[in-house]
Amino acid sequence: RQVTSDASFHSVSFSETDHPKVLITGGLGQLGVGLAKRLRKRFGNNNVILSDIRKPPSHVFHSGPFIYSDILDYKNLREIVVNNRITWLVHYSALLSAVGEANVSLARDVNITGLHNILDIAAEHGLRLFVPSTIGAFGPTSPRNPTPDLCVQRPRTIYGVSKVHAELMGEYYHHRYGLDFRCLRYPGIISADSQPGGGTTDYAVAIFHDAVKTGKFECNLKPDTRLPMMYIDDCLRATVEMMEAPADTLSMRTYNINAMSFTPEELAQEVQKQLPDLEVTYDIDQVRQAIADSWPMNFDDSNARNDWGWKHNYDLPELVQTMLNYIGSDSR
Ligand code: AKB
Repeated sequence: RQVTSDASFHSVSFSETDHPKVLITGGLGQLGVGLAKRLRKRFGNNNVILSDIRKPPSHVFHSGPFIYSDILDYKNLREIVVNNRITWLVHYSALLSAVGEANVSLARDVNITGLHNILDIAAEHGLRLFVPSTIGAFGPTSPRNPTPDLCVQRPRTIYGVSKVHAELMGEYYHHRYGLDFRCLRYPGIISADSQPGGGTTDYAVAIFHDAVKTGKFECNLKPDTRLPMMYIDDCLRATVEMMEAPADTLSMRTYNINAMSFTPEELAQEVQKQLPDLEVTYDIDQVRQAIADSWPMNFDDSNARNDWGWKHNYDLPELVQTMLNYIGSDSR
């Protein structure tokens, strides 16, 4: 199954006039269901297949095609791509930063070996491939305020190392074999109806749920830890826009995208404008704190803005209002 010659690619060509047929891996994570919903509105329900190794909740199962797919099983992946005539692949399977440090060998398998399978499948079948990268692809020796697209990348987590590897491998396959590889470095993503799993920026989701349910929040990062963040709607819209951007507008294949940067203290103050009784305490998780201290504080996304017109809609006040409306109405 090794990719051996340029001629083995493009055996299935993607016609721009057809709707793409999309496969999303890691579909039951924080972003997959929301992305599928957005793409299904655009391309039709049956043209977007969610996949994962877990059993989907019934509302997901009944909302559109769902399939079992294990990215570590190359034949299983190939069968899905061939049988469903997939043309776009969105590769969301990954272990995040904190959980990756707790299980390095699993993170290496999923984030690196799994990515190799995905790259080979995409190259062999002429797919357009989206792989998210992250602020975590930078490290303590990167410029942190702001962090540009091109600078030193020496992350200290297996997650970050695997994401730098993904960026470089995707770009290599693009230049070497013509793979249509597209990659955005996401900031911390904040969503109301889906949970992140094992990240460093998870506190910025948990605060909303705890504030509404208990009126108390214990934060695992220091109050002045500044990190780039984005509301999920902006993230998913950026992803679709990047996937649809004409190739000649992309001067690069990996872009930073950003919306806002804040600290736990600033987020708590904004939430307290709506819920003044919220009590916030701090109990620092040393692993997460060390990770956060090595990541960008502000993210320079000017290339995405200039090349393909990236523009965020949600700043901190809109984010807080939207999250509280959503979670508040859900818990009533
Ligand atoms: C994490 O915290 O690990 C992720 C990320 C910023 O990539 N949310």
